[in-house]
Amino acid sequence: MSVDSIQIAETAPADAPEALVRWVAGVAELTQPDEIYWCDGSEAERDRLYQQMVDAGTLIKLNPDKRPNSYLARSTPSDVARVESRTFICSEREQDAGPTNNWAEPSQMKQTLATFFDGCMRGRTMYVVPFSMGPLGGNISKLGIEITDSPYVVVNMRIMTRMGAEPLAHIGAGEYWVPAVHSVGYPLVDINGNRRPDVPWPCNDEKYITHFPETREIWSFGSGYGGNALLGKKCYALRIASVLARDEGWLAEHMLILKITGPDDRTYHLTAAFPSACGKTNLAMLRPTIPGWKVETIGDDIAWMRPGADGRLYAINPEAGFFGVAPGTSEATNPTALHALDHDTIFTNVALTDDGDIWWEGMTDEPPAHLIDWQGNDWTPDSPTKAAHPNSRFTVRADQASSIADEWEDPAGVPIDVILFGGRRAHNVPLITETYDWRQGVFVGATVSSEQTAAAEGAVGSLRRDPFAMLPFCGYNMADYWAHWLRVGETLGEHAPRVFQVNWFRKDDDGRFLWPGFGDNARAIEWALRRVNGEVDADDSLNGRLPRREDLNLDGLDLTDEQLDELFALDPAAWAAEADLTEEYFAQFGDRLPAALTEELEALRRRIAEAS
Ligand code: GTP
Ligand code: SPV
Ligand code: MN
Repeated sequence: MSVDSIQIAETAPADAPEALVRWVAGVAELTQPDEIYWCDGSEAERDRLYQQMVDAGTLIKLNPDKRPNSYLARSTPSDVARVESRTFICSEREQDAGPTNNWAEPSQMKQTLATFFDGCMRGRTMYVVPFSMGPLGGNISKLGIEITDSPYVVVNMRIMTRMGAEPLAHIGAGEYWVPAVHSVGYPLVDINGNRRPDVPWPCNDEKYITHFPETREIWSFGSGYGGNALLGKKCYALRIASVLARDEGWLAEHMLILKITGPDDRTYHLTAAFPSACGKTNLAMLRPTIPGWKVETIGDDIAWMRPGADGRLYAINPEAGFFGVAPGTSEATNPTALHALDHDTIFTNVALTDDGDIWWEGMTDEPPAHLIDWQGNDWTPDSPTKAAHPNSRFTVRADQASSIADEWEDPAGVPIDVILFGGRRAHNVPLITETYDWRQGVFVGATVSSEQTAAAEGAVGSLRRDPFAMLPFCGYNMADYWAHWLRVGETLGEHAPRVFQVNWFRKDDDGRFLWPGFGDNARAIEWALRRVNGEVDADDSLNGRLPRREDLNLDGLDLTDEQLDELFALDPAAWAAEADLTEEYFAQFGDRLPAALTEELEALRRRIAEAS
C-alpha cells in the first residue's frame, strides 16, 4: 500500500473488508480527491450534506411550512436525462453486447476512462456509498458500493436504496458486492494546483456511462443526473443485474410491481413493463375507479424475479424509493404520488413558486401567475417555454406513498400472477389482449414499440422498438435475453404468470386519447384477472385473445360503441406492415435470434392472413 492507501485504510470503518479498502484506495489514487468520506446513512450525515449543498447553491430549501424537509435542485441544461448515446456495454466480444447496445472493447474503454478519471476529483470529497438493492440480507437482494464525488448523488442514493452502515456490515461479512465509480467530471483543482470555484451543478460535456458485464463493474463519468449517476438503479439493477440474472436463472426487469385485491378479498400480484415515462409510477399507485378493487404498491420501476420453491415466480423491488417523472402528476392523475411528495422529497428541475413551493405542468389546471422556471428564470403563463423540464423528477422514499403494500420489504418477494407489456402507441395496439401462451408473450415483449419520451436524450414522439422496455437497460445481447426469457418460461411451466399486452395511449383521428387511462386502467386489469380465474371467455384475434364487450366493466364511462370499436380494432393491413418491420428488426440479430420467435412471427402472419 502507498502512503495514501494507509491513510485511506485509517479512515475506513472497522468492518470494511480489505478488498474494499484496497479498491477505494486505488480509485482515490486515480481520481485524487482532497478527502475520503465513508457514508453511514444516518440522518445527521444527510442533514449535513443538505446544509452544505444549500450553502453551495446546489439545493434550494423549500418553504418548510409548505414542503417540510424538501429541496429543489436545478441541473445544467446539458444534463437533464439519461444519455443513451454515451452508454456502453463493454463485453469482451462485441456480439455479446448485441446490435442494440453501444459496445466498446473493455481494455480500450478502461484506458479511455483512466484518462478521464485521472485527477477528476481534485479539490472534492470522494464519498464511499455502501448500498443494498432489495431488503438487506434477502436472498434475491444484492449489495454494491458506489464511489461518487457528488453529494447530490449521496442524498439521492440514501432515498433510492438501503444505504450506509448496514449494507457495509453485510459486505464486511463477506457477501457479494458490485463496485461502481461515479464522477461528475468537474475537478476544482487543476494539475498545477490552481483552484477554481465550484458551480451549482458540476458536470462534464464528455459523458461515459460504462458497464463491464464480465467483471461486473460500473464506471460513470460526466453526468450528475438520474440513471447516469444513481448507479444502483439502471446501471446495477438492470444492466449488470440482467447479466447476473441470465447466469443465475432469474430475471432483472424494467417493471413495476403491484398488489391488487378484488371485491372478494382475493389478492393478486402483477408486474408491468412499460418504457420510461409511459406510466409505471401511475399504474403502481393506481386508484381503481371500479368499486371493490384496491391497488397497493410494491415497486414503480424495477423488478427482480426468481422462481420460488413452489415453482411460482417471486418478485422484489430492489429499490427503496421512487425517482418519478414530475410533470403530469396531479390530484386527478396520481393523488397518491402527489401526497407522497408532501415532505422529505428532493425535486430536480421543477419550477419554484413565489412562496417557496414547487410546480410543474399538469399539477394544476391553472398555472401560477409567476414562477421561477427550472433554469432559474422568471416565468409566467405567457412564457413560450415549459416551467418544469419534461424529465423533471422527484426522489422520495417508497413508504411515503400511502399505497405502499405491507409486503413491499418482504425479502422473499411476492408471487406474480400476471405480466403486462405496454408502450405508447397512438395506433394499431388494442387496450388489452391476452397472449396465447408464454412463448407468444415473449414475442409480444420482444416486439414492443413505443413513442420516445423525454426520459432520454433524442427525438420525443418518434416510434422506436423498446423490447421488454429494456432497450437502454439490457446488459447483453437482446436476442440472448429473449432466449433467457423463453428458458425461464420452460422452468416455470404451468406456474408461469399469464402475459397480456396493454396500450393506454391509443388515439382517435383527431389525436385525442381514446381511453381515459389512470384509475380507469383498473378496468383492463380486472378483465385480465377474470381471465386468470377462468371466469370469462375471450375471442381469438390476430394478436391474442380479445375481451368480449359484455365482460368489460365500463360502468360510468361515457365511451361510445364507435370509440370502443376503435380502441380494440386490429387492422390486418397495418399488422401485416408491422410484421414486415418485425422481420427486418429481427434480421439484425442473425443466428442469435431464438427460432421460437421466428416461428411466432410466422404464426402472427398466419393469423393476419386469416383475418384479412
Ligand atoms: P420511468 O420512471 O421513466 O421509468 O417512467 P414511468 O413508466 O414510471 O413513468 P410515469 O408513470 O411517471 O409516466 C408519466 C407519464 O405517463 C406522464 O406524462 C403521465 O401523464 C402519463 N400517463 C401515465 N398513465 C397514463 C394513462 O393511463 N393514460 C395516459 N394517457 N397517460 C398516462
Ligand atoms: C427511466 O428513464 O426509465 C427512469 C429514470 O426510470 S432514470 O433513473 O433517469 O433512468
Ligand atoms: Mn425507468
